[in-house]
Amino acid sequence: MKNDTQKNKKLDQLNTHSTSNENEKLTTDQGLKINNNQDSLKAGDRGPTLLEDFILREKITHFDHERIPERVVHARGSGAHGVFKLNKSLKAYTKAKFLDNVGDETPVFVRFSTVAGSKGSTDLARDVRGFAIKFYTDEGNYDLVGNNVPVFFIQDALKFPDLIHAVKPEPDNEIPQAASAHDTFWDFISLMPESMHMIMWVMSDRAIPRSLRMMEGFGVHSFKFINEEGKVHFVKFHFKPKLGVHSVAWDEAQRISGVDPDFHKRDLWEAIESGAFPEWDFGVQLIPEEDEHKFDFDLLDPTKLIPEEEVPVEIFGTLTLNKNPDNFFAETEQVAFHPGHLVPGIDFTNDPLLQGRLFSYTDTQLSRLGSPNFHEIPINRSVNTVHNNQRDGHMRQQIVKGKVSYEPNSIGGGCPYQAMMSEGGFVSQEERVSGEKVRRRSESFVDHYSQAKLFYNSQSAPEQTHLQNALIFELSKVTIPGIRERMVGQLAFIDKTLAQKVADKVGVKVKKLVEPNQSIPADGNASELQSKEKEPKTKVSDALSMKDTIKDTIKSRKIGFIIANGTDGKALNDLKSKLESEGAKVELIAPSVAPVKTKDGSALMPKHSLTSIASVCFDALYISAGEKSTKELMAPENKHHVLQFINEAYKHCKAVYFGAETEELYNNSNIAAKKHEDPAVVIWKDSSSDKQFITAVSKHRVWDLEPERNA
Ligand code: HDE
Repeated sequence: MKNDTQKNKKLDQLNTHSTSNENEKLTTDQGLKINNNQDSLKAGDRGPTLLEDFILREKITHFDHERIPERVVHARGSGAHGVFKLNKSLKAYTKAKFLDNVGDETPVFVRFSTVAGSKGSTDLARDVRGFAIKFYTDEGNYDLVGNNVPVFFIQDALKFPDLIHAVKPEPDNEIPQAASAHDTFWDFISLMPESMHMIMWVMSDRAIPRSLRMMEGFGVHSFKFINEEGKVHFVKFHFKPKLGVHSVAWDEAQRISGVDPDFHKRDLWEAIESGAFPEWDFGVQLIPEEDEHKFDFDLLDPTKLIPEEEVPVEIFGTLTLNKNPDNFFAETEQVAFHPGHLVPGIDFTNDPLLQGRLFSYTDTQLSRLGSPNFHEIPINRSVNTVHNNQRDGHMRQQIVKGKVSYEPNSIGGGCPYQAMMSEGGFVSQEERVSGEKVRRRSESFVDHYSQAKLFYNSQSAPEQTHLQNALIFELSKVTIPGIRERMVGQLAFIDKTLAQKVADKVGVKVKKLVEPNQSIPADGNASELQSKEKEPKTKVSDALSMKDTIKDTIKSRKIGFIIANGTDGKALNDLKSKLESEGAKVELIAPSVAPVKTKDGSALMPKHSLTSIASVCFDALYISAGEKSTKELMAPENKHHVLQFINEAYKHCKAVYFGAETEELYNNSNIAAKKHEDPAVVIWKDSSSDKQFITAVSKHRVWDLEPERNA
């Protein structure tokens, strides 16, 4: 594994906090060596336990307090260390030092998360994924707390608790876990036209990523860059995965949730352990301040994206994750992000969702981590030194010397001093703000359907079908017909055919809701304008579809090899080395985890048995060559399992490769009935077959053939 983590300031700092128990004696928290960790102190060996057993009490007390409150949202997460490298200077736009010198590397910690589920929920829930990055810059921590979807459900922070209450398990019975497919979510959504754009994303396959390494990251809000001369640009942040943006099928996601609920966590962990470091291009959309009003939507509205056709994403750097945490709790759980952790050269906009977030994140860390000293937890510490007059509080670590804890002071020589702007002191962008005090939304925010349409119209046919099926799945779980009906009415403003297809399957009629530009009737609690539609400049955006994403690599793809005694070891090893030389990972699956003997007598160690894993955990399958092995796989105790592997992989549009002498398996599988050309079903012919299989794997899935494969 290449060691990219050598000169990483943050890791050096963390190392000063890490301990190892290797060759050490067991002690209490006070450092006292423990002689017996098996028995508590008793009055006689059959007598009552004594209160004086301070060792027992310390151990149990610590255990009793091991849990901290989980995050109120984004509770389930996976984190990793890495580095951000600048490949092109942004100096012309921002004075942020870490975006200035080409080649500079900034240590980062990234935490991915699902939003709705509890800490122990499944990774493959249909949900938005959090994509939060802490940059440990020399000027202090900069946090970019984003998502894998570029827009949000709501426009104003005041609605966030309502949104989250609606999506979380229902309060009477705490059902369902990590799922939006229930009454309260759709009740709320169907009354919130502003959420329609985000709903399109969440019902699309973006909400069921193949891997955390294969999803985009977005800052969502517009932020500001300010350069040395004070010139301001609005910016949108993007992270584009070098492996492309890929998803699984919904049926597959549900199966994965049972077979391996830690699928994404494991995938990230294993990729990093094996040296297949996940990478993203870092890009920005830059809009000069004077162009703020040149768009047919408001840059401050977080339910809108800027189509890449209107402002291209320029690539400036690379984000690489290259080290797993040493301790999940200490790092991934205790890391505390905050959109208000800024460095000079980057500033907020007046996006009302962002403005509310600026309050929420400190507040939530106080309740979750329990003290205003959460910045002293090793993972949260800045690599720049911290000097101020903040003092005391629970779990204070820093021992600040001297009498002075106020400013101005003369006793301490005036220290610590304020920094001038030229010395890196943070100065908020000076901006003229004036207006009436109003509790009101800007009219420029009230176009709710244009970009929902843009997203839907930009999807390929299979993506549209998946989106439609997702809506059908979700709304079928809604028990109140009126909610289904109202939601279908909303869909009709996006696409009439979509609405009709969903309506037909969820047993309602497409009821005409109040047309855009009119008021919502009083059946809900919203009495504002429903939507004021504008004619959007961009009607289709290729960047919103996953169809043309990167599809030329099999790097880190997981290929399952189904083997049994008598397998052709040579063919297997040939293919395995070809796949591995291109960065894929091969795992052997056999009727049991006992060693398997190949045709030429050598032994193979399977990682899985046919019953301990499923094809949904792999990107593609190879049924290894061999007459004898085929016979064993076709034996009554194995046949059902092998065919389930093959049929499911086929149904989920994966590449399936039948080695020589496996006709019996092919003939008994659902594939035998296929009547169409299918580049991702490979039957061994000659040495070119391996290549055909590798190409099919690199294309991810044959989504276009889904109807035929599922006919
Ligand atoms: Fe968050 N969000 N959020 N959020 N959010 C939290 O902070 C909140 C929003 C996002 O891995 C909480 O530390 C409000 C948008 C991520 O630790 C909390 C509003 C975006 C994470 C909170 C939003 C996000 C959080 C819970 C509306 C994408 C996980 C725990 C005004 C740009 C960070 C915590 C991690 C976490 C509040 C909306 C992203 C409660 C009030 C929009 C990735 O503070």
